[in-house]
Formats: sequence, C-alpha cells, structure tokens
Amino acid sequence: MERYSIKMRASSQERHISGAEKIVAREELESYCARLLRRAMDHSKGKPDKINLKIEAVSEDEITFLRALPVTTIKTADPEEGRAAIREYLRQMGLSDRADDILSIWEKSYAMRGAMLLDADTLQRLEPDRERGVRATYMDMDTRDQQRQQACSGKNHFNEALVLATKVVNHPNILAELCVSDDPDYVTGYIASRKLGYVRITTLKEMGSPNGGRVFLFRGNHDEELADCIDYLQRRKVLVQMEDKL
Ligand code: WAQ
Ligand code: MG
Repeated sequence: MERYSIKMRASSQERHISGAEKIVAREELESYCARLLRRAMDHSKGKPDKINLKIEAVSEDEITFLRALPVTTIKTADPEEGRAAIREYLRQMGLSDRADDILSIWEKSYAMRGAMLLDADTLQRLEPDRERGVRATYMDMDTRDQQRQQACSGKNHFNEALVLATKVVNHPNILAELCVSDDPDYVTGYIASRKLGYVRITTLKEMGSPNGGRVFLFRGNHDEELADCIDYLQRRKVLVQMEDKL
C-alpha cells in the first residue's frame, strides 16, 4: 500500500498550539491534510499564525506493526486523587522514593512541544533540546478506512494517546510514560508501561487548565541505548493495531 506520513504543527508567536502525526493511504492524503488544517485553525489554545504540514512517503518495509496496549481506567474524583494514583503506580515500579520528584519535574514539561526524557534512577533530564523536548513521531493507528473515518473526525484524545503510548513504551529502555493533555477542557491523563498497559486516570488536572505535558521515564546507558531510544521515538515508523479499541 502506498502510504504517507503527515505531520502538523501550529503555533502562535512561536508558542506551540497544536501538533499531530498521521500515516495514511494515498487515497486519504488530501482529506487528512484538510482535517489537520481545520484542527490547527480551530484549536482551543488559540489562533495560529504559522501552520506546518509536512508530507513524506513511507514505504511498507520500514513500518513496524505493534498491538495496542491493554487499557484500564481508574476513576478519580479530583486531581489530588489522580496524582495519588500515579504515585501508587510509580511505587509499584520501585520508584517510590522518587515519585514526588517525578511529579514535580513533570510540571516543568508544561510549556514544551515534546516530552521530557527523564532518567528514572538519577532523574537527570536527557532531552538534547530541553526547551522543545523529544517528540514521538511517525505513528498512527492501523485500521480499516471506515473505522478510521469515524474515529478521526476531529481529535480523538484517547485513540491518539494510545497510539503514542504504545509506540513509546515498546522501546526496551522506556520504563513508563506519564501524560496529561494541555487542552484546557481535557482532564483525563494516563500512565503507561509494558507491564501496566495503558492506565487512564480520569482527573489529572482542573477543568480549564492549559497545563499539560509528558514525561518518558528512561532506564539504560546514556550512550548507545539513549541514542537508539531517541532515534526510535523520533524516526521509526509505527502502525498500531487497535482491534476492539475503537
Ligand atoms: N511526542 C512527545 N510529546 C508530545 C507529543 C509527541 N508526539 N505530542 C504532545 N506531546 C506533549 C506536549 O508537551 C503536549 O503539550 C503534551 O504532550 C500534551 O499533548 O485516555 O491530548 O496532545 O483519554 O494535549 C490523553 C488521553 C490525551 C487520555 C493527551 O495530549 C485518555 C493529549 P496533547
Ligand atoms: Mg494538546
């Protein structure tokens, strides 16, 4: 199948507003470009003065196919309870003495376009560009067109996040990912790992808050393993099989 990657980035006075990653069939290319353009223009974070659409051919043999992580949901009443749930999962991962620090470092990711890459043991920040962070790119769901049309009219936070988390935590040096949306009206976030799967937490911030960000917890050496991990996150093409997830 002839496929193309589309990357969308929108900003206003250099401030990040919205971004998206797609890998679509040739026949869907124009319609997805139009949708992503609309998404950039209609974003709750403001009106962009610059929109970037980058389109690149992707050949079938460079694609890695992954199964979506299993999904569970933890219902929490408020952000305090949400953070307590995250702390508990970090404790289960053996990170209890670092949990509070990880949660406060996570807040520093709020203005970034990408994610913080954090050494899970030393809490050292590993992003080559700390202002931008590391962006996971070149990934999408692998589904039949019809399901996809339904799933993708506008932004589906859950589907896109499940795709991203599945890609990210499938790297052997990523221990877990923490995420809360920067969209003011979206308060559900998650913690994901190969062991836990994708655990949705229904309240990780107050409604109306524009604060959101991601942390990828890394464990490994800072030479080849780190370089391989960043290369995987930013370059490897991944399609995620969603099966019954849609
Ligand atoms: N790679 C790395 N970091 C990213 C990426 C990416 N491709 N895209 C976004 N981020 C970072 C960036 O700092 C954003 O400000 C932050 O994450 C939040 O991005 O199951 O919508 O796109 O219902 O606002 C979670 C869904 C939705 C939970 C998360 O994130 C659920 C969401 P957003
Ligand atoms: Mg957002």
